[in-house]
Amino acid sequence: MKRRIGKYAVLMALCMLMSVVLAGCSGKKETPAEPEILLGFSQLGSESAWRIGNTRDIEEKAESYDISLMLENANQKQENQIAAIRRFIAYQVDVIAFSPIVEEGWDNVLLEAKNAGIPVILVDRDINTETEGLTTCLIGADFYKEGVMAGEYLIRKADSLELDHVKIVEITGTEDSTPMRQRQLGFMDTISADSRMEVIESINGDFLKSRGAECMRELLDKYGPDIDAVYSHNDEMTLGALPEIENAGYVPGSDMIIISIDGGQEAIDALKAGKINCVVECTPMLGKTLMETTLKLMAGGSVNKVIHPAETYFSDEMDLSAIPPRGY
Ligand code: GYE
Repeated sequence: MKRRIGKYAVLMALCMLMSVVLAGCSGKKETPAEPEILLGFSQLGSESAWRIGNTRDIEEKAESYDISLMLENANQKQENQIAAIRRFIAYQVDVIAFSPIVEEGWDNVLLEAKNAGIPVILVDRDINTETEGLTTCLIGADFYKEGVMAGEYLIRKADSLELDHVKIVEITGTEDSTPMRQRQLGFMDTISADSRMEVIESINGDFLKSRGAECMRELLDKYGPDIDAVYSHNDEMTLGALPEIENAGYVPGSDMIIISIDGGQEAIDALKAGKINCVVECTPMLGKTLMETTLKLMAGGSVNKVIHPAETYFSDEMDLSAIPPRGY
């Protein structure tokens, strides 16, 4: 007996077949599309291996979390960052994140973001504003603690070498930036109770390798063999300073105690080679926390005001052979 199939049933079957074929062709699942999240991120520049690693990590994590990233690099200029944030507002991004080059000068542009209803996340560095509540949170290192770790190491080193006086030169990061201020403060608060410690000069190296070299040349010209210790606020400046110390006829790591911050691969290699004595870690891998915080904010959740990554230090007091590749 023949089965009779109505015209409607044939049409339905054809439609179903077509939709299966089309879905197969497009490769897409039959789930409703999630609205895309757009994150505007203003990076402050490319001054160091730390910064380059930080940018790369944020790009990679945005991709893995399926967040569309509008990335702008301000090339070390605050006015470029302000202009980028204004573009993000005009573009109506969902969330704005930025790494402020300095702490002051953000009130106006952040008020504009607030009025546009766009939440702002601080990445890496902090700001000082007259108006409260212009940002949601800060994802970045505890720079004060980094300064404390550097100071504590120097005290231990002075003990082990039985030094009765330690003349220190400090090469600082970008003036008025959070890491510069806090790394200096944490270090000073730690060493100032120790009467052996004396900072003979503090000089601004702007977190740059070339400036680190220039500063070191100047310091060597002025103080030469009187320098017992160099406290440098980042690896880049330290790596600029090391060849200058060698060219002046001193052995970094033995004639002078060298302390650096960041913990990038090149500095760790110099630590292993005995040219640096202590490197305080500052991780640039903030992308995962940034993406997770962005998603939380978009879902209407609350976030912690300050999110610090866990950090440590590496020094000539340790077995350094086990340090895994740093990735920046
Ligand atoms: O230490 C330095 C970079 O803000 C923590 O900026 C960052 C600092 C980092 O250029 O290398």
